[in-house]
Amino acid sequence: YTLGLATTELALHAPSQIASAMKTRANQLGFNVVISMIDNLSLAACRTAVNELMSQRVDGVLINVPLSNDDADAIARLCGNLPALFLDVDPQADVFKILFDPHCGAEQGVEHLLALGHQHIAVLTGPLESISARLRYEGWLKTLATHDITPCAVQHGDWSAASGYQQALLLLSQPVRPTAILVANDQMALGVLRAVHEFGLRVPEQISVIGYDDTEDSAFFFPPLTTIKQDFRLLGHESINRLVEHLHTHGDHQQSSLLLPTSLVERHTTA
Ligand code: IPT
Repeated sequence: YTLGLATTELALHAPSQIASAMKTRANQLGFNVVISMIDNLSLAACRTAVNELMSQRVDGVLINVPLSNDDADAIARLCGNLPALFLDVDPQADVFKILFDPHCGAEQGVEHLLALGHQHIAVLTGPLESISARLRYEGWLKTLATHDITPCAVQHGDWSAASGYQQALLLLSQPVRPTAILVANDQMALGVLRAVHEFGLRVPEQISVIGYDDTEDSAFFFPPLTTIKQDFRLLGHESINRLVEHLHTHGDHQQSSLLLPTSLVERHTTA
């Protein structure tokens, strides 16, 4: 058997760690994984990637591309009878999927900062074309609202450390300086830490920073990053297990989707 992975930009840490975990698990089970990477966040690019995999006669596909509900339906139709497992869709999407609960992750980040007494919280989201970026942002706003708080500043990055740096310079230039910044992923948090340092502010004494992902390097940022963990190894293993099980049972089983929990990893960027 050969499985196909359609993935978003592998230069990003999360998708590359997910792809790596999938390869490892697939190899253990004697499967091969071929990869097709999209070059922009669009339905057309996802279609092209899936078509490329289908022309290589894969037996099932994993789709780690952010897709709205309508776009996920369109890709599911394109796959037809070919088993397709989605990894970056809304938990409500009506497709075979395995995801980390975005509401749970967003809530854990906000509750952590509120428990430390923060009131002036700025947020840095991922790119709003990404469903996961939108869901994390929504989750933050919703959780903050239950405590009658609105963010004191909002900026949008593109998941990269460079964007985190640039957007943090803007957040830190506002008249009211935030005492904490909620960041939608660890790579952007890396850029935020540099901007904060250039402003001469001490982390966590003067400003707290919390990331999202807990990618491999995050424990080695300076200071070591507090973040919301998504266990990408588990995601990679489970997604291969489920897709393979589906192939073995010839789809007789009801496709069982899975919502994985996130967890708070407290290191040294929050106080
Ligand atoms: C998501 C990561 O959290 C984020 O950092 C970024 O790398 C993004 O992927 C790229 O699409 S994880 C995804 C399974 C929702």
